[in-house]
Amino acid sequence: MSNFNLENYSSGEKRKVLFVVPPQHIEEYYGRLASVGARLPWMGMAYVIGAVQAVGHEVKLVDCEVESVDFNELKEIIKDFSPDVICASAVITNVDRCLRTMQIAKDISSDVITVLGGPQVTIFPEQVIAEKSVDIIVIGEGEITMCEILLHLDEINRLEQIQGIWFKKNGNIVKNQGKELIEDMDSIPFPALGMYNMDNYYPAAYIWGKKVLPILSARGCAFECRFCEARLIFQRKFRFHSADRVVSEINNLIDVHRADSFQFMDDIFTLNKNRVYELCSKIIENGRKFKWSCFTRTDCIEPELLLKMKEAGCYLICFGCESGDQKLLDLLNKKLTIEKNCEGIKMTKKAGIRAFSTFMLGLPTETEEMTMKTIDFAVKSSLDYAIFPILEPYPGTEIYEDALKMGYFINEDGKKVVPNCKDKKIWVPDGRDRKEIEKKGYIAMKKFYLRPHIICSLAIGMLRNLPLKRLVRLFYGGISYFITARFEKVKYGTRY
Ligand code: B12
Ligand code: SF4
Repeated sequence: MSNFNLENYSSGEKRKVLFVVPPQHIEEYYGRLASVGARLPWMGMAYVIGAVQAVGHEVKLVDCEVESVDFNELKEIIKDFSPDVICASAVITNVDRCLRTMQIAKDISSDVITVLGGPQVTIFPEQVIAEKSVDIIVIGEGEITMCEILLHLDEINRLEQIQGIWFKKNGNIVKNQGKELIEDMDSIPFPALGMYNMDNYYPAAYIWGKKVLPILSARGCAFECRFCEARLIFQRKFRFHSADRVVSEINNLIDVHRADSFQFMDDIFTLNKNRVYELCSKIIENGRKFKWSCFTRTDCIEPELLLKMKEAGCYLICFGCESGDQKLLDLLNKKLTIEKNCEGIKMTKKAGIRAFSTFMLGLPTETEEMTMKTIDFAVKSSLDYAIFPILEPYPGTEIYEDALKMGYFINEDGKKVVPNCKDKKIWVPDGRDRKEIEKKGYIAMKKFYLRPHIICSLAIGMLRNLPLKRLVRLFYGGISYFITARFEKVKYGTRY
C-alpha cells in the first residue's frame, strides 16, 4: 500500500483542471421522492480536487446538476476556462452524460485531455476506455493517480509507469497495472468541500441540522452483499482515519462552513468498534457541539457503544435491513437474521438514537406474500424511518446475474428488452408485475408513515431541527408523494 506524499507530485508545470458534474435532473434517480431525497456534493471528486489543489494546480468545478447548467451552457463554461484537462466522476446513472461532456470538450479543443474516474469506471473499465472521447481512465482511488497524471501529462511514455490508469497511445489502449490502496489514510488531503457552493446542497428528509455536511472517516466494507458494489471500489479492506484527523476535519468544517450537523458516509461506521469508542471520546473531549448520523449494520453494534455514540452527538443510525423474509436475506448474502435486525433496532432505540432502514422490494424469487412480510416487519419494528425502493440490479453485481436468470428487463413502454447500460429499463422478477410491485411500495410508505405516532415524531423532529426552507419543501414533497403515488399512472423507471 502507498501514501499520498505531497512532495512527490509538486514539481512540474501547473495545469488548468476542470471538474464537471454533468447535467442531470434529481427526479431521474429519486422519481416521485425527489423532493425528500438528498442533493450531496460528490465526495470522491472532492477528495481528488483536494489532492490536485494541494499540489498547486488551478482547479475549477462546475456542478451542472445543482447549478441547473445545461449542455449548451456547459460548452460556454468549458470554452471560457479553456482547461488543459477535464475530469468527471462516473456512476451508472450519469456515465452517458460524463461521456457527452468529454465529447463537448474534445469538440471545442482536440488538445484537451479527458480523464474519467469513479465507481462505474472502476467496475467497467473496458466499456469506458473504449469510448472515443475518453483519453485516460482512473481505476480505483484517484488522489495519488490524478496528481501523477498531471505531473507526467506531456510525457506519454511516463504515463505507462502510472499504476491505476488505462490510456490511449497512438490509438491503442494501454492498460497499466492496478494501483495499491492508500495505506495511511491521514496522508490524504482534506476533501475540497469548499469548492462546492454548500448552500445549494441538502441531505435527505430524515437528516437533521441547519447546515449538514457529509464526512468520511473510513473506506471499505468487509461484507459481500450480492447487490452492492462497495467492495469492487475499495476492495474488502477496511481503512480508517485517525480520530484526531476526523476531529480536525470536523472543526475545520464547523469553522469554515458553520456546520451544525454531519452525515458520516462510511459504508459501515462501526465495523471496528474500538476506533468508534476512540473517535467518540475525542469528539466529546473536543467540546464542539454538533449532531451526526451514520450507516452501519445491526450486527456491528453493542449497547455500550451506542451510549457512547449518543453522548458524542449521534442522533440517527441508518441500517440496511433489506427484507422481512429470511430466505431473501440469505439470497442477498446479507449474513443477517430477522432476529438480529429486530434486536439491533431495539438496542439503538434503547440508547435514545433514532433508527432508519432501507428495505428492497421486488427481489429475485420474492412473492407478493414475501413483500408483505417485509412491509409488516418494518411497520411492527420500532424504526423511525423506512424507505422501500424497488430493486435495480446493477451490472457488475451478483444480483444482476440473479436478475438475468430470475426475471426480465422491460423498457418504458413495457416491452421486454435486452439489458444494456445505455437505455432506460427496469427489471421485473418472474411471476410479478411491475405495477403491482410499485403499488406495494406505495402501500408500504402509507402503512409506515401514515401512523399518528410516526407523524408526530417526524413533525416534532423536523420542526426542531430543520431550517424553514427545507421544512416547506419536505412538507409539499411529502403531501404530493402521497397524492400523486396514489392516483398517478405508474411511471416506468422510478424506484419509488
Ligand atoms: C454517498 C453515496 C451516494 C449519495 C451521494 C452521491 C454523491 N453525490 O456523492 C447519494 C445518496 C446521493 C447517492 C446516490 C446514488 N448512488 Co450512491 N453511493 C454513495 C456511497 C455510499 C458513498 C460514495 C462516496 O462518497 N464514496 C467515497 C469516495 C471517496 O469514493 P468514490 O466516490 O468512489 O471516489 C474515489 C474513486 O472512485 C475515485 N474517483 C471518483 N471520482 C473520480 C473522478 C476523477 C476524475 C478521478 C481521477 C477519480 C475519481 O477517486 C475517489 C477518491 O479515492 C457509495 C458506496 C461506496 N462505498 O462507494 C454509493 C454508490 C457510489 N452509489 C451508487 C449508486 C448506484 C447510486 C445511485 C444511482 C442510486 C440510485 N439509483 O438512486 C444514485 C446516483 C446519483 C447520481 N448523481 O446519479 C453505486 C454506484 C455503482 C455504479 N456502478 O455506478 C455505489 C457504489 C453503491 C452501490 N450500489 O454499490 N449515492
Ligand atoms: S454491508 Fe453494506 S456496504 Fe457492505 S457489502 Fe453489504 S450493503 Fe455493501
